[in-house]
Amino acid sequence: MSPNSNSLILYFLACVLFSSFLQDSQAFHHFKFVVKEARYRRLCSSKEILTVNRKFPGPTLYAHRGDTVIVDVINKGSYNITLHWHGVKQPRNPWSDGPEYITQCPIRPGNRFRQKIIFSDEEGTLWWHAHNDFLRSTVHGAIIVYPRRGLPYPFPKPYAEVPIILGEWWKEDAMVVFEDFVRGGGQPKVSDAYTINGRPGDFYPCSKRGKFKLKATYGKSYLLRIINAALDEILFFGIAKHKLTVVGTDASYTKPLTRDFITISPGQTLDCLLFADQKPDHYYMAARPYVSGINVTFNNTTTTGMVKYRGAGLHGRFSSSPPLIPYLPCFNDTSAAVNFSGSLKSLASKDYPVDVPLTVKKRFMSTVSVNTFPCPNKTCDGPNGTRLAASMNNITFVTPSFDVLEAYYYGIRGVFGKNFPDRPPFVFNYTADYLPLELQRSKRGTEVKTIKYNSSVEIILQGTKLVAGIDHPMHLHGYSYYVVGWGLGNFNESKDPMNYNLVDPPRRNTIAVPKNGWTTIRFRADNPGVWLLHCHLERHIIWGMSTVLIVRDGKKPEERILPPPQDMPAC
Ligand SMILES: *[C@@H]1O[C@H](CO)[C@@H](O)[C@H](O)[C@H]1NC(C)=O
Ligand SMILES: *[C@@H]1O[C@H](CO)[C@@H](O)[C@H](O)[C@H]1NC(C)=O
Ligand SMILES: *[C@@H]1O[C@H](CO)[C@@H](O)[C@H](O)[C@H]1NC(C)=O
Ligand SMILES: *[C@@H]1O[C@H](CO)[C@@H](O)[C@H](O)[C@H]1NC(C)=O
Ligand SMILES: *[C@@H]1O[C@H](CO)[C@@H](O)[C@H](O)[C@H]1NC(C)=O
Ligand SMILES: *[C@@H]1O[C@H](CO)[C@@H](O)[C@H](O)[C@H]1NC(C)=O
Ligand SMILES: *[C@@H]1O[C@H](CO)[C@@H](O)[C@H](O)[C@H]1NC(C)=O
Ligand SMILES: *[C@@H]1O[C@H](CO)[C@@H](O)[C@H](O)[C@H]1NC(C)=O
Ligand SMILES: *[C@@H]1O[C@H](CO)[C@@H](O)[C@H](O)[C@H]1NC(C)=O
Ligand SMILES: *[C@@H]1O[C@H](CO)[C@@H](O)[C@H](O)[C@H]1NC(C)=O
Ligand SMILES: *[C@@H]1O[C@H](CO)[C@@H](O)[C@H](O)[C@H]1NC(C)=O
Ligand SMILES: *[C@@H]1O[C@H](CO)[C@@H](O)[C@H](O)[C@H]1NC(C)=O
Ligand SMILES: [Cu+2]
Repeated sequence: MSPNSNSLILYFLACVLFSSFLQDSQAFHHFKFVVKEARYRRLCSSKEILTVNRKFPGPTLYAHRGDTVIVDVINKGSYNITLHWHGVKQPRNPWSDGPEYITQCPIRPGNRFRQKIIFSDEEGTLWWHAHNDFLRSTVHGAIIVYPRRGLPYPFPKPYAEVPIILGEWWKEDAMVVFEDFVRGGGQPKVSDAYTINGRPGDFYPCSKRGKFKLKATYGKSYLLRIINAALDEILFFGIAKHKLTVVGTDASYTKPLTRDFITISPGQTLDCLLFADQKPDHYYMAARPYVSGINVTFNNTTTTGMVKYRGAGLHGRFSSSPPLIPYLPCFNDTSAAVNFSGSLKSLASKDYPVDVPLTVKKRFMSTVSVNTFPCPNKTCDGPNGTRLAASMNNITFVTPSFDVLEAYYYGIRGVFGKNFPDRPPFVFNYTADYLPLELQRSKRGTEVKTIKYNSSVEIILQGTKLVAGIDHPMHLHGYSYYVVGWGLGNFNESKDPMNYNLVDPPRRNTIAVPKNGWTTIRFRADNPGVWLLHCHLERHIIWGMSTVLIVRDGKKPEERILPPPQDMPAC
């Protein structure tokens, strides 16, 4: 089919209708994603942004647990692009995972790539996004994974479901912001707005019209599928006078946790029930950043949307005018942020059991640090004229110009090394108030960690106070892991493992390692492939806070990576 944009929009609408009315249809498994510029107006001016199917946020992918979905990605834009299906494990199929130069070369303008999205045990909300440069700021959308056909949710069926995608908007072109950022060596230009489903809301210029509105019926319940698609900010989110009951994290069910607000990191999703049980009126929903790092620049503004009860505000009259605003913690309230995330627990029921490895075969520890490199004549924009960088175990990951997956699969040498260390190469007080400046500098390299098929893996991620301590939302491709422990300060090998939760730890694909603290994750390495492990703050991945886990093939044919698709993009 020749992708003329109108027919595509119709095609997509038809798909959405099919998926909502014919959830039991097996036929609905093929999507077309046309990457293309489109003009959008926000904050009093308009600009061209890169989109999928001219939508911002992009189209929602629907699937049932265990489905396989085909997406034809057609690049009609003017940049190289790759798409990642965030949180989809893709058993044995790293070929469709998407991170640029890790599992594929980019899809160049004018080219296309058919990606096969293999769902397995995910159930809940995930999302897809571009995985190169800053393009994911506008190229992203929700993935909704329903239970298997005919099976219920492990909570009362909500009256309606509502994706809530939190994002960030720049007045400039995202690629211009990206290029200035890379050239300057400092922090990226701060965004001009946060958004809810692409809309900044009442507190920004020219944004009152068209803000996101959830029309609620008194007495009903709503499943909010909340996604943090912001590039650089962890966010607090809440709804005035209403509580949110979390029932899922990163497409895995949790014990219900009822709170006034949530904390959500870039990369994470939270499924929350909202009960419309307050006086019929209008109420703000709002999000604003949680920023724990000293001297980290950010935009200290609040995005809003509205929950409006049906029947309220007749003749424009509401009981509360202006609408009530939710309480959200102060921008640097680390205890509020970690208390929320640390309170989440897996559902761990008969139908949704926990299978956290109780013993560990492969254990490694990695620091996650911000670093600096000297610049000629101190001309860079980092502190003291340096160039900012970031690392894991003191290695600043250098993205190769040919993808690691094909290099591994075809045995091409010289693309990556296998020397990612098992431990921090230098042991120091990671979270001490004053650290010698010499420690700030890291080494550059493309080092991966290889892991035997089916080994039980434990990774301890240790934050440091080098340059400035800050939370790092660490995302692993190809897996979800159990978050068995976390704490502030340095990980203590003799004391901290005694407090691990091996009963009902939350299962996630992204977890914020707390500022000047640590987090331990566990998983069974049962998915062979080449999987990126990285900080989901966009500036940090670009600075080099990542590494790659290569999980080797097992012995049996069904324990090996699938053969590559015919149409892999070439470098
Ligand atoms: C934050 O956003 C507002 C509204 O777009 C803008 O006026 C302001 O300049 C931004 N702040 C910074 C520090 O960039
Ligand atoms: C924060 O910035 C100020 C002004 O540039 C500088 O004096 C101070 O040392 C910085 N603090 C940290 C912890 O980097
Ligand atoms: C952000 O704004 C709040 C008020 O909304 C203020 O209390 C806080 O100090 C501001 N933080 C920064 C870093 O400007
Ligand atoms: C948070 O920021 C405020 C300034 O806005 C400061 O007074 C306070 O000490 C900070 N709190 C923490 C925990 O850093
Ligand atoms: C969260 O705060 C509550 C109330 O202060 C406390 O009882 C609870 O232990 C805290 N939970 C975590 C995980 O920090
Ligand atoms: C650094 O400064 C020296 C002396 O001011 C100058 O000669 C040189 O060209 C500068 N180098 C760069 C890379 O700017
Ligand atoms: C800045 O650089 C100078 C000279 O290299 C050094 O003495 C000083 O400690 C540095 N300061 C910071 C905050 O990095
Ligand atoms: C590490 O530094 C922190 C902060 O200064 C301090 O409280 C702690 O005692 C130090 N730990 C060790 C083992 O020296
Ligand atoms: C990291 O490596 C660099 C370069 O070898 C070294 O100068 C620095 O001290 C190391 N830092 C740490 C924390 O290991
Ligand atoms: C993987 O390891 C688990 C736990 O040791 C074991 O039960 C399972 O049979 C193993 N699977 C394979 C394919 O080796
Ligand atoms: C680790 O914890 C043990 C037991 O509480 C304590 O004796 C030891 O000093 C701690 N180690 C460090 C490096 O803080
Ligand atoms: C696009 O990708 C190709 C293939 O890897 C590469 O050669 C080219 O430099 C890329 N273009 C840009 C603008 O990055
Ligand atoms: Cu980070």
